[in-house]
Amino acid sequence: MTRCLARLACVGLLACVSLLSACSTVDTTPGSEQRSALIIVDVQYDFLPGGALATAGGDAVIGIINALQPQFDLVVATQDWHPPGHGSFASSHPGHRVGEVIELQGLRQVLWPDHAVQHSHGAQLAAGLDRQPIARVFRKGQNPNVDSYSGFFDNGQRGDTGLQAYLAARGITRVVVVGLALDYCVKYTALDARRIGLHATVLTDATRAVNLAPGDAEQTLRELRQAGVSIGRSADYLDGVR
Ligand code: VGL
Ligand code: ZN
Repeated sequence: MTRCLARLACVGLLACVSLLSACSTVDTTPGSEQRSALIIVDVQYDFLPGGALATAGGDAVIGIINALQPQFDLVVATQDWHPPGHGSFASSHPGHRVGEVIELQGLRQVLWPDHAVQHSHGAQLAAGLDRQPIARVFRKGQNPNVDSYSGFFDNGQRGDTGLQAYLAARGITRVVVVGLALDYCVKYTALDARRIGLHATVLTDATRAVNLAPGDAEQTLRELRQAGVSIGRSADYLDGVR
């Protein structure tokens, strides 16, 4: 489709020809534009220093993410939102400790401290995060028996938050994934984005890792690159912005 109202305004033959040629250089086929979304993952008190599942330096991402928000066609956020007694909590499995790996409904499950419990302070998005540009917050991890690292699907790839359909309905083809934590929720959100055919980028200075084992952050970046996720820095998006 060519969307060129200027054609209707042309009066003389020469003017029409020049307007038509100018119009034809712009591809206005629906869906041909690249629309980009920023996905802000789990910027919640429990993942910030002092929180139940803290990332070192996690608070440093907030200002960067606020600066990034105006650079995108759409901004969405995710929020880890577990019921009390969630199956990912070590406290739900007597005799097991934080950091141990068990099997939960047939899936490998790392056991975490209680975190992001629905309506608790730790589950709230950090007050310093600019909420105004965020079009919608997608909650995840509500099923007590299945963990959900990705903002798209649960770890069993069954439960769907609706994020995929939401982005598709808005013509989004590229996503930039930032927030917490790099080695879990940022990682699996970016991997799912690739899997469903979006271009995906993770910005290293706008994320921090849990680093349950030393080197988890570096290992995560290798896995992301291997899966076709681009690794960048916020400056790639902020150049020329004050
Ligand atoms: C997260 C572990 C458990 C995260 C959430 O936001 O990365 N990690 N729940
Ligand atoms: Zn969680």
